[in-house]
Amino acid sequence: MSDIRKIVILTGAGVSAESGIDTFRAEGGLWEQHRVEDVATPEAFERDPDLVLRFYDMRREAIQTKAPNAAHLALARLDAEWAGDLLIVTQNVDDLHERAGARRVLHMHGEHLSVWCTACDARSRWTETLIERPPCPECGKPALRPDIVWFGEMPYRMDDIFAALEDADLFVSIGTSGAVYPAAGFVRNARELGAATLELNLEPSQGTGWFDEARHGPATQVVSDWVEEILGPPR
Ligand code: BJW
Repeated sequence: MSDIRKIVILTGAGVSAESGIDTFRAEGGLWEQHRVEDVATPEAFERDPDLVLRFYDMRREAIQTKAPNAAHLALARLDAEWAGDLLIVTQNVDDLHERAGARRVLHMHGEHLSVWCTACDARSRWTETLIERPPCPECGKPALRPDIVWFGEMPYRMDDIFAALEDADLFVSIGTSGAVYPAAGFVRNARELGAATLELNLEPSQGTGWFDEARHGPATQVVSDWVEEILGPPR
């Protein structure tokens, strides 16, 4: 680690699993309970907005009852104590990295606690339900949708992500299956751009062969151990 200054960390649903938030592709995961095409595409929202709004209302409510786990806390400690550049790019739409105290977080797939007005394009913080079609806090029109990146939509802040990957000395992927692009391709981008690459996941991801090193186990353990290796034991 002595020559590492700039770190990019990609997180996925696995980092929040031990907080009690369902992952997507596990047995019994979200995509076994709901068809992706019914709830996570712009076409689904056009076809049956009530179904989609209820799905996200339910999940928005649920995440507010969950708490960060040891993996979120370890990453927040790394964020606070790492003097070099660091960016946590999360695919997660929960706010557990922030609630653990992390500051350098980028939500590439949007956020449960944000809404997007399709009339005036404003984004607003939101903790309530959307099913009753509440007015946009900015323009007053009942045109709010979840601020979530659905399949076929462009993930957020790709320019910032690629700029960070270009400079990175180390890319670490945590708790993600490597099934969804463009995030699944970041390890190859990072490698081509000269970064060392590390996977921390419960099991080998789809892209595990692209990493220089992979450590497998629950995030609360493998992430905490890795952060302690870098920073030493917490004071
Ligand atoms: C643990 C653990 C523990 C469990 N500890 N680990 C054909 C080929 C290639 C691409 C495409 C294609 N057809 C279509 C596409 C593009 C499409 C895509 O990738 N589809 C694939 C399914 C093939 N992608 C898109 O449409 C994206 N947009 C796009 O590509 O725009 C064009 C573009 C072009 C060029 C550059 C840039 C852009 C948009 C993707 C939007 C994804 N949205 C979702 C839904 C969000 C809303 C919601 O929450 O409802 O985002 S899908 C879902 O998957 C969610 C997640 O962020 C994402 C990734 O899932 P994640 O986090 O990896 O979860 P899981 O469940 O898959 O894995 C969990 C892992 O954790 C597992 O490995 C476990 O083992 C592990 N684990 N417990 C540690 N305790």
